[in-house]
Amino acid sequence: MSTDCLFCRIVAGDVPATVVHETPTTLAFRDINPVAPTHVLVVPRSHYENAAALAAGEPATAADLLTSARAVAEAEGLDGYRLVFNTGADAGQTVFHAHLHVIGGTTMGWPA
Ligand code: DGP
Repeated sequence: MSTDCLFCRIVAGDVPATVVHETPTTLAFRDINPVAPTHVLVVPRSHYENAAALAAGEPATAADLLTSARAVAEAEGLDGYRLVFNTGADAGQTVFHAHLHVIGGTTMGWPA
């Protein structure tokens, strides 16, 4: 837990968030700035700067993020959905605590 990390503070309950799913290793809550009707962030309870660091340090928890994302998608009734890890500033990562975006509820194109 890092007191200057926003998502650590959400995991600790010190910053409010709309939690939609939780497990012993993960927490899922709605993105404050949704880009689609469903936009949920799944985060590890432990602090890792990004998905690569999580995969190296706690690979089982990295897998748990995918399992949680599946549970979120099912609960939201999504037919199709997109999972995104922005990893590093060049990729657009703005919060440096690993998180998996679960985005759905609309028809999406690719790559945009
Ligand atoms: P990224 O750009 O991949 O680092 O995504 C960070 C996401 O975090 C972005 O979509 C907006 C979301 N976000 C930022 N601050 C907050 C907050 O205080 N609460 C919630 N629920 N989401 C936040």
